[in-house]
Amino acid sequence: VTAPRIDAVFDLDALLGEEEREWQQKARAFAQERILPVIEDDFETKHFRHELVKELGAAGFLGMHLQGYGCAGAGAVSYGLVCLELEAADSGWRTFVSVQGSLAMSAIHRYGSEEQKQRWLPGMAAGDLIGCFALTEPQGGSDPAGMTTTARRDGDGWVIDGAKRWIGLGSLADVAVVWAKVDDGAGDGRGDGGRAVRGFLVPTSTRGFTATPIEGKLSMRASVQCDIVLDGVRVGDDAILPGAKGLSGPFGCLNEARYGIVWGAMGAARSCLEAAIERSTSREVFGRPIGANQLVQAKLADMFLEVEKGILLALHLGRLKERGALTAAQISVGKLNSVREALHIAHEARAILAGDGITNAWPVMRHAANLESVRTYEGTDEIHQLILGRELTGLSAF
Ligand code: TGC
Repeated sequence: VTAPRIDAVFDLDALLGEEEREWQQKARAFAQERILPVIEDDFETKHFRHELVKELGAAGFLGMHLQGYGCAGAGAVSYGLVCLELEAADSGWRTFVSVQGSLAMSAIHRYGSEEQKQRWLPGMAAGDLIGCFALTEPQGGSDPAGMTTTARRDGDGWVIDGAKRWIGLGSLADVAVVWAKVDDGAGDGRGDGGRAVRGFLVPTSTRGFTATPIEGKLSMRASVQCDIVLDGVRVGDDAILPGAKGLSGPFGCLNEARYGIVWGAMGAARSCLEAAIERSTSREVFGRPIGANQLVQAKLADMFLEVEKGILLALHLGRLKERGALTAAQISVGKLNSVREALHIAHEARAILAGDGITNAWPVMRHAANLESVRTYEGTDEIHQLILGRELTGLSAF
């Protein structure tokens, strides 16, 4: 059973424009031809397949929703469909595209000077340069306001000290978007303890910058997440992002990445559903395919409902985004729902696959393991519940 059969039941295609369908087909072909044949091995051996980066660039997927500077300037729905198809292969590759395009490139595109954009964006769009987004710190990621990394004025430049953790692509990156607290005078007067958050573009070759891949991951094994140490990292005045003042800077980029996850997680879910359907029709127990049992059909039907509802929600958010009307709370609805339902679908698919479901003959455990990371990064389930709780009550529970 292939994805088109599931799509055909609901005819999502009818809701898409021609250009959107083309982006989706291109991403589906890329995932099937370049990622799927190697992903189980790469996941097993913890191998990041670097050569795919330039191919992703050549396909136009890197920063594809941005205008100019070598970026494709595609619509939000097209970008979402690409996220869905890449994550249908593996969350690690959708994460790559998110970190590069939605976080690092978006930060430069939104907040950078013209010179910064010219210096970094064309190379990043092509996949010649890699970026990372250094926000989360070792003590936790849910409260960026509590960050302890600092940047202090030193002559005509800055010196950055601190540590970051769980930074995707950190050791592969050419440039890190580092968020740090500076003296109020250099910020906008907001922030914690009289200091405001600003962003800095730090070439990773700068002395004092170290990125070390985190070992022992049982999730996202085909991608790289790092510890970063910033030890007296000296950068010029031209490293600061002029347009980002306060925490709304990094949050603006997180909104972009969270939006991509709304779509992407449904790709992982769709793959798990496909595996469950395939096994339901090919494995026989008690003398007939397991899919002929009502309990199995009920599970498949429920999984299918959630995939289709999740994609429709993503499409609705995408259309809002294209009109410039998408709010952060609406993104929270999508991120919370997509990842929670995708994980549930992965678990149900694993149960239908029985013992085979725990092997890498099927993609289901890999997706389930990856989704545990997706559930945690870019705002945990609980953070998004509390964002929605605040939206509904007007009361902050943070
Ligand atoms: P508060 O601290 O009061 O607000 C700070 C300022 O930020 C604004 N803001 C937003 N702006 C745009 N979009 C959003 N989604 C925003 N959320 C907050 C806010 O309006 C305020 O602006 P201003 O101008 O008034 O200063 O924060 P809050 O009370 O609004 O939010 C609290 C909370 C818990 C919701 C927020 O801190 C939060 O979302 N926490 C979760 C952070 C998170 O997602 N961390 C994970 C990051 S993942 C990562 O770093 C790894 S990247 C992936 C990889 O490398 O692989």
